[in-house]
Amino acid sequence: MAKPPENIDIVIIGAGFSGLYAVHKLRDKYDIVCFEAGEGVGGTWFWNRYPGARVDIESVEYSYSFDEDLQQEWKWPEYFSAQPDLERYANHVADRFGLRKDIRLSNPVKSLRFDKDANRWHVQSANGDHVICKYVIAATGALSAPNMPDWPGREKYRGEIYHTTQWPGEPLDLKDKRVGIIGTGSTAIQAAPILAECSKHLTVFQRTPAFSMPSGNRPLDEEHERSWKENYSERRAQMLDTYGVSLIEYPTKSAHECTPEEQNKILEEGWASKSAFQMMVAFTDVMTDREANEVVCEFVRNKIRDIVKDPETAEKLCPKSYPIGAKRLCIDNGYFDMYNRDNVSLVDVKSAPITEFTETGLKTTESVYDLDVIVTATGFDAVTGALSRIDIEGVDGLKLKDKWREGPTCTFGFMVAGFPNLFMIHGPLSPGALSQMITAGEWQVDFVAGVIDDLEQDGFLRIDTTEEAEQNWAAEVNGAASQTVHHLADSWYNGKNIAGKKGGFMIYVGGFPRYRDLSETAVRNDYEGFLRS
Ligand code: N01
Repeated sequence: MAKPPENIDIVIIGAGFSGLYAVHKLRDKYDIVCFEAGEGVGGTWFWNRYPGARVDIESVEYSYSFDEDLQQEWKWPEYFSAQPDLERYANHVADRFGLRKDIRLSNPVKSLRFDKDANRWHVQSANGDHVICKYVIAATGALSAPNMPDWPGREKYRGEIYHTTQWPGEPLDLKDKRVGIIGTGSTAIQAAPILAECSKHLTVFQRTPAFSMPSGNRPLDEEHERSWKENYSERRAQMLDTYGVSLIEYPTKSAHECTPEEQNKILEEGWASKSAFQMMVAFTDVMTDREANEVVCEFVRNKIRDIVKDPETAEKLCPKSYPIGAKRLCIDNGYFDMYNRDNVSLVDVKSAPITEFTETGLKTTESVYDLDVIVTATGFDAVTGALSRIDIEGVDGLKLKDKWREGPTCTFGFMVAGFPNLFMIHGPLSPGALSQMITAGEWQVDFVAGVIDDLEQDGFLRIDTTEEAEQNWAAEVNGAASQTVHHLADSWYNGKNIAGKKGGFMIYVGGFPRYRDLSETAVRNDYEGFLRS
């Protein structure tokens, strides 16, 4: 029998880091329910349990700022926390702030339908819950809808296949196994060195080589921790004033203003800095000037050539077809060095693509590979994928996936015209993954909470954005992107990693301060670009 509908104020979708904070922020004032697909909280850091999974931004930055006691008391063991520590932190926050009673685990949202007469969303979940609410906050994550390769023959493959987001809970015994990993993005670059150490043989199937730099991860030293804890409030505020919500050294000189010796010194410092962002801003013009960018590319290629002993393998690993930073720059713990092991081989699947699974492994246009385990580190239907996979119907039967068929549209990444009272956190066309996502997410949740408070105080029943505002925001987003080298790569940033996915660059690269300023100014100007009624 169908469950009776529940009437509440706000549904939050997702109990990842932003969703958890939204629960904490809103629960005292409003009746809320949070739906989460996973069996546990933590979002990205719940799902991504593959060997080697760890954050590539320093944990002292990549952590919550909303509670002073929490940030003072929590101890990060390492500079770059591993997945188990991040998941432990998410669970600690859920327990410490009593969030669990509002979170329904293993219960993904299946559909959202807006009743324009009642100004209410109807939310249906996989477990048959039917919630009628005023507002929906989609904290569904930018990298949460896995991309599975769809080569034929999968059903006949007799070995084991794991996508990196669906790693088994029990440790795998791989010591006598031939393992293949498909992909060389951030995920594969973290997983591969560990898989190489614990398997009989590892074959890496590479379509596009990646730029990666060493993380220099190590136990967090007390002095570094103390200096952060003594200055947290000041540093968190400074972070929000930086381009990527991260305290790195911002450059003052163009690559063209430096001698080759100066360039090299700056790049060596960047290489040792432990931050991928640092390489992208080694000079003022890395992301905007092809020649300046090429200086950084060649520096990294030479690092690869220095590390990898076999020159042919080294050359295959050197990215040459796109600018550095145009795809997400990776951070690794021994990725290139791994290729010096006897039990690792590299297969180029750009020139000879994978065509099918066989009973015993994979077939490319040139060869057959026998594998006991296949790891698909093939990434995500990013940014829009999680929302497009929910059946969302706005006013007059408009479906979100139809509205976004040619690419996402929205205002400031928060709202889509025709979908009133639905707010996105880290939505498309927001700074998203090009910002430090926990602190940026907190700011976005605070912003949305402020909008909801205003609506309630001013007696409005609904807020929508306009198509004109969406067009203005698209112009701002495209204008910012067109000044960078991002468009020179196919990646999840522009959806070109997914066959048939349309749309342009899906992330706002105008910098967080400008994004924040434009969003806040619109609110101050009596909600310019929005319609309240
Ligand atoms: O996914 P990706 P990811 N045949 O899309 C390849 C964040 N993250 O999971 O480049 C062969 O980057 C694909 O090849 P190509 C971070 O923001 C953060 O690695 O499209 N290969 C590529 O090599 C990151 O950017 C952390 O030619 C195929 C790979 O699969 C984002 O998540 C850690 C293929 C996918 O790379 C996504 O990273 C991990 C095919 N049919 C992730 N299809 C940290 O914080 C795809 N590929 C450290």
